[in-house]
Amino acid sequence: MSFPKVYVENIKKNLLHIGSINSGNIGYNRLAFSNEEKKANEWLEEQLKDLNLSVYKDSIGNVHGRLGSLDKPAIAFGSHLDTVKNGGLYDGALGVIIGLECLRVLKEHGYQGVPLELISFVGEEANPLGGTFGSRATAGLIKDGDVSDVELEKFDLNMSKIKEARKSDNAYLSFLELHIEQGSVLETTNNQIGIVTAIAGISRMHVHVIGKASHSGTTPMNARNDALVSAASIIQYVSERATKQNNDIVATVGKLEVFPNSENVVPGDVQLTIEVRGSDWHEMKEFEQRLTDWMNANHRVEIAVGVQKHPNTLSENVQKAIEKTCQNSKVNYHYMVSGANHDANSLTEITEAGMIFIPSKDGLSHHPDEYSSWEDIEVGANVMLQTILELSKKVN
Ligand code: HGY
Ligand code: MN
Ligand code: MN
Repeated sequence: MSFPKVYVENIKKNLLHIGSINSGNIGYNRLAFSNEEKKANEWLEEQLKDLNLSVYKDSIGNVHGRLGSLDKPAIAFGSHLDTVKNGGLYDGALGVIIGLECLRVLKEHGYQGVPLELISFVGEEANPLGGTFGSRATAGLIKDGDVSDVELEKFDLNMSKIKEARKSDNAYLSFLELHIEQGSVLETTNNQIGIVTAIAGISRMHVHVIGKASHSGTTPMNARNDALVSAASIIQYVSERATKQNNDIVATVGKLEVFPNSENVVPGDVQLTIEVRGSDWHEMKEFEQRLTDWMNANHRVEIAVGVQKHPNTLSENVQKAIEKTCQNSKVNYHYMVSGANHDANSLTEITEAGMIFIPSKDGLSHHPDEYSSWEDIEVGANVMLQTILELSKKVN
């Protein structure tokens, strides 16, 4: 096969089309399990069918498009089409669209190797079912009781559909995800490709801060039990402690709700989520215990454990295949850890998973101004294409 290359104008056209499927007017909005996410995946199904590939939507809505035999293990690749609220154009969608272009080019060049499968996973971003939902279900990581049937029902889902979507450990030979870095390491080290060695873990705690609602005009300051003032000191403590850590732990309170949330009522209750991330699960748990002890000693709180995603190292074989491709293409690359979570993290459970990062301008993501250059996108897409061929050669 001659040296196939992607056609970046296709990537641009398709990515901008996906971007036009948008429910909001600030940035891009295709929330997990929303109609916009569904429409985007329906569009993808049409594109895959137009390429005469074997296409199906699984029991929870993940879209699969395969070039080659359906009854042999495949090299899989893909990402997600949902976004955060007021998100960017590139997060997730770029990996799916580049995967689509790789399939188109390889089919056009008469590819005859091991089967290749593009997967668009649903519900990757944070959502009531816990993010990376579609890929965790595929990898068998969602167990009975992890999510309540009532919650699942709201999204027309249930445990039997989740179990039906599970793939066996030998369904895929490897999984490759191209994604924007969402940080500034590549930009500051002046590299065009990131080869991801590990993906940080995520642990969330849902904290109910208990105060006492009362009249904001008649309650003396020294007689108040203001849940929001308590929550503010908790948020401050989380940030200060995480900053003082001498490891890669980061911690965020990104979600908070005040009750009754009225101008003339002293807040009686606050629900907030503390998210801790890091590359060492034991360090993360130690840090969380420190937060829990401090909160219990200084405030009245009830703490519920939220989503738990262990950090994972990625496949050496896939990393080496990406490196070889970069060396052959004379593209400078950088080995690095991902602070963001990705569907590839879930797929480490059932196959050899790897990730290719391309630079994010100013490291900005989960924001309307998220940006990656078409030049970097073209380099990344060709590295993805050649890495797929490199991985397929290893099998033949
Ligand atoms: O939260 C994450 O790390 C990913 O962007 N969903
Ligand atoms: Mn994201
Ligand atoms: Mn993403």
